Amino acid sequence: MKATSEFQFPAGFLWGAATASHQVEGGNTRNDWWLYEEAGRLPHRSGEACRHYEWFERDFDLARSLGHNAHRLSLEWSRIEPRPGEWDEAELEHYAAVIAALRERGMEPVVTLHHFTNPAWFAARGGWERADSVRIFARYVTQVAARLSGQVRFWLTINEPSVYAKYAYVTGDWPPLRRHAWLAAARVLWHLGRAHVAAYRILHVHNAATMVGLAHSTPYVVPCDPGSRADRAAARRRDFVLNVLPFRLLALRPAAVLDFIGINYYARQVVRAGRGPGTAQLFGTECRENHHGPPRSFTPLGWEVYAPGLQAVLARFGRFGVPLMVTENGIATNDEAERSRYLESHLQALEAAVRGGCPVLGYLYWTLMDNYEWTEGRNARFGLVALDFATQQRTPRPAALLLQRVAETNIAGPAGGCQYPVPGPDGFGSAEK
Ligand code: IFM
Repeated sequence: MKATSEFQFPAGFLWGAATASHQVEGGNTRNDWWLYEEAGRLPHRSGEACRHYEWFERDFDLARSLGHNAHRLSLEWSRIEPRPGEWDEAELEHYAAVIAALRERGMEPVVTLHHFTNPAWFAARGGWERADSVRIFARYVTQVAARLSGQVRFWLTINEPSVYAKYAYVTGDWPPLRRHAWLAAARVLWHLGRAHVAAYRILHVHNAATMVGLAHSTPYVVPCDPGSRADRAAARRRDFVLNVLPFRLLALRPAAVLDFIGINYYARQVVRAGRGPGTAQLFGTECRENHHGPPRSFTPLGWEVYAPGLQAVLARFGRFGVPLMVTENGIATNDEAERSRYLESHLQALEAAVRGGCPVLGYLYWTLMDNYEWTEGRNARFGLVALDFATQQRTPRPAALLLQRVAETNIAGPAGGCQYPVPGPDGFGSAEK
C-alpha cells in the first residue's frame, strides 16, 4: 500500500463523503418512496434510517474529526413543499441550519436538489413524465435559491438522471415501478435535463458566483472482446445511453449549462453482445468471466472493482472543459480490508488523473455511514462509518482513517495549486438578487 503521505493533491482539494436525504434522515413520510415502502411494494423500509435529521450536528462533528473539509447532502423536496405550492418555512430553516453547521465546522457544503425521491403529490400527478414537471421543479428551486443561495457554492441539480430513469421506468424496481416503459423513460430523462437547465439559470440569477452541476453515474463501459464487432456495438450503445445521452439532452453545448460535472463512479461494465430478448439485444449483457487479463474482483452487489476506470472516466469527462468533482465513489462490503483496498486504489487513480491535468475539485466518498440503500435496504454497507441500526451507534472503519490520513496530508496541499477557476470567497456570499 502506498504511504498516505505520498499522495499529492492540489491545494484546496475537497475531501469528504456524500449522502442523500431519504437514505440518512429518517421519517421522510411525504415522498413517493415512503408510500411504496409502507404499502409493501418495496423490499425494505427506510424507517428512521440514520436519524440524521436530528443528529446532523453530531454526524458533522464526526466527519470533521475524520478530516473532511466538504460534505454532500441532498434537500428533501417533499419536506420543503409538502403540498403543491405550500412552502414549509421550518424545513427551509432546518436546511439553512444544516448548511450553517457545515460551514461552522469548516466544511464546504455540496447540495443536491433532487436525489431520486419526489413529493408524494408530485408523483401522484405523473411525476417526471409530465412536461409541467419542469415548471414545478423550477418553482421549488426558486424557493430554495431565495433562502439558501447565499450559503451554498456548489449545487448539484439532479442525481444520476439515467439511473433514475432506468430503475423507475425500465427495470421497474423503483417507484413508480414501471417496467419496459421506454417512451416514459425517455420523456423522464428529457424533463430531468430541462429541469437541470431551469435550475441552473435560477441559481445563477440568485448568485452569479455559484457553481452548478449535476451528478452523473459514469460506469466505465468496455466491450468484452474488442475484436468482436457485435460486442463493440453493444458496448457503444450501452455507453451512449448511460454516459452520453443525459448530456446530449441538456443543451447543444452542455458546458454552457454546467459549471462542473459530478462524477459518480463505482465500477466497470464489460459488455458482450446479447442473445435473447429485450434490452440484452440492444445493450448486451455483462461478462463476468476472467479472460480479460488480471483476475477480476466483484463486490457483493456484483459490481466490478476496477480503479483504472475512474481515471478513464475523469479523462473523458474532463474534455467537456469544465471542472469535475468525484461526487460518489465507494464500495458495499463487509470486508474492511477490501473496502480499504478499494479506497486506496481509487485514490491512486484519482491522483493519476489530477497529475495528468484533469481538473478535479474534490473527492466525496459514498457514503459517510451505512444507510438505507434503496432496494438493498440495510444490507449494502457502503459507510466509512459503521452504523448499528438498533442502537444508532457510529463506529469509524479503517477506510475512514485511511481517507482521513490522505485528506489531512493534502488539505493544505503541496505547492502547485489548482489550475482551474474556482470562485473564491469574494464572489460568494454576496448573493445577487
Ligand atoms: O446509494 C446510491 C446513491 O443514492 C446513488 N448512487 C449510487 C449509490 C450506491 O448504490
